[in-house]
Amino acid sequence: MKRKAALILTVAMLAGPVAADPAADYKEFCADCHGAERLGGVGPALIPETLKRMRGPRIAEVISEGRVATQMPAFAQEMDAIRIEELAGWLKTPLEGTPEWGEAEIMASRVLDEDYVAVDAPVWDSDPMNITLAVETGDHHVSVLDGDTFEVLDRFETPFAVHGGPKFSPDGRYVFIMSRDGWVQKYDIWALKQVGRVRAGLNSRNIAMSGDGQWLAVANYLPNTLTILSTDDLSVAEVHEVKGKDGTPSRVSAVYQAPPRESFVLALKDVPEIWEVSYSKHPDPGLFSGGLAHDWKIEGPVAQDTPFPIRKITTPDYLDDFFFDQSYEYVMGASRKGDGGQVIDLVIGHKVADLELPGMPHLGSGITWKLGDTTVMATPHLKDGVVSVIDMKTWETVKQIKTEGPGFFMRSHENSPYVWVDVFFGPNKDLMHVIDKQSLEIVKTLRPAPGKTVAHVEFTRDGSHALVSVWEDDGAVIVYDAQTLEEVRRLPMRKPSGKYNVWNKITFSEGTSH
Ligand code: DHE
Repeated sequence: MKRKAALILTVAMLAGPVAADPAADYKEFCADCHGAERLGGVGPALIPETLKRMRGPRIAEVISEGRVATQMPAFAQEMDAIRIEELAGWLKTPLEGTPEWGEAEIMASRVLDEDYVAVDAPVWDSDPMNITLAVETGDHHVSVLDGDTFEVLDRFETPFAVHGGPKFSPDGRYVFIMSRDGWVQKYDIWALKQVGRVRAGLNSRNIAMSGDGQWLAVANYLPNTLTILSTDDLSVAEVHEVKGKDGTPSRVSAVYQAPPRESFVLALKDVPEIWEVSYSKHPDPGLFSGGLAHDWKIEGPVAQDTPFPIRKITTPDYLDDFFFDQSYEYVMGASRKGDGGQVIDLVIGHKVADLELPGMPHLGSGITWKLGDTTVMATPHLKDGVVSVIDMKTWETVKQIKTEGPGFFMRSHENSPYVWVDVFFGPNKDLMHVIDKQSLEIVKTLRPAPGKTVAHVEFTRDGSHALVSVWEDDGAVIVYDAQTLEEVRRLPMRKPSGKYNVWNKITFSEGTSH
């Protein structure tokens, strides 16, 4: 018996260790929840586009130990460490070919809730214009807050890994929320009920709402498309393949709403172009039939074969991150090389100024306010501890305010004398600066939860209170008196990220993101 065992062992040693087969392990252990093609199912998509965004524990660690408070089990008993490492590595390899995700697939993914019934009036007594949503990324939920009492009216589940700001319908009644896996969720704030969900892309960036509330545009990385949904029933209005003027396919970095122009504006990852997509019933023939600027190109006859004619504007550089002036004529774009930025005039379709913005400004977080007889725009930088303040008449930098580290989000309100900016990165991530809008000096630095990340601010409708996230799994939303800067309440939440006030959003307040 002993001799037989020794023989088997010798044969096995001669043959070498059994090679790990990650594709087979995936099929056996992961495919049921994450989909046969790694595109997601009950669990999220496991593709490089999604996984490189994974913060916190390494992928191998999650496979080995599972994820607390989720349906992800531990696999350390089923696979040894080498197999797990191989599987984790394999998940980071790109898919073979781009999966088909067109109108048919999107429509097949749509789920409209059978028990959803529209209501005639809100089922609660709060001010509908002062509702504030708090996205809790710790367990993928949103809390619906009364902006006066801070009572939680509802807490509902979202798709996995929500990113970007939810977008409200112009009357503030519905909200649309997007996840990095491309799911769009429609929720009725009056009824406190989900209306439905649809997967508009396989890996998506953000969404934008048309000014009339009829359309929702979804920016996708995978596939390289822009999906336009009807907000009414989440049906597909158009899936547009994104290719630059020379035919190069491109990911869409972000889509922005430009209501006065009745258009969406697209930042593109892989071609040096800005796109403007019109949803106007009467697109301006001067703009959309190529009259004014020589480098405009119209795809298809205006309003004939598509309700969404596209204008492609060549830019001198790749621009990913945008900020618009309040009229939506000017787009400020940050250069990807991190050596400055540009201002593009959307009316004439050309660059009109350069911006002195070294060190990766996060223009998407910019806000504006009146300073003397001009309007300034301020933006934190992702790589330096600095906030740049730019004059929007001359496009010159008025001041660079030194902070305790690079920040991510900035906020103010028309009724507040202050601008709030976090220190998202580095050892001082627990600090929040408060800057005086007129002197451009930091007047107070808050440290409400020592050692914990403190980030993102949203004001209540009247600007009287500022809500700050303690961005941790056992975190909180802290309510501050926006005048005295004293803490008023602390609402426990699971890794709260962004907060979004209905009024500030639907009125396009100058102090908030649009
Ligand atoms: Fe965001 C908004 C891009 C990483 C949380 N983020 C946005 C927007 C863009 C953007 C273009 C504006 C869209 C909108 O709201 O409609 N974000 C990017 C990136 O390119 C970047 C740096 C890297 C990436 O791969 O996506 C990035 N973002 C992050 C994060 O790591 C954050 C902190 C955590 C997360 O959720 O992934 C994060 N981004 C947010 C939030 C908003 C956002 C909370 C909405 C802010 C708001 O107040 O409107």
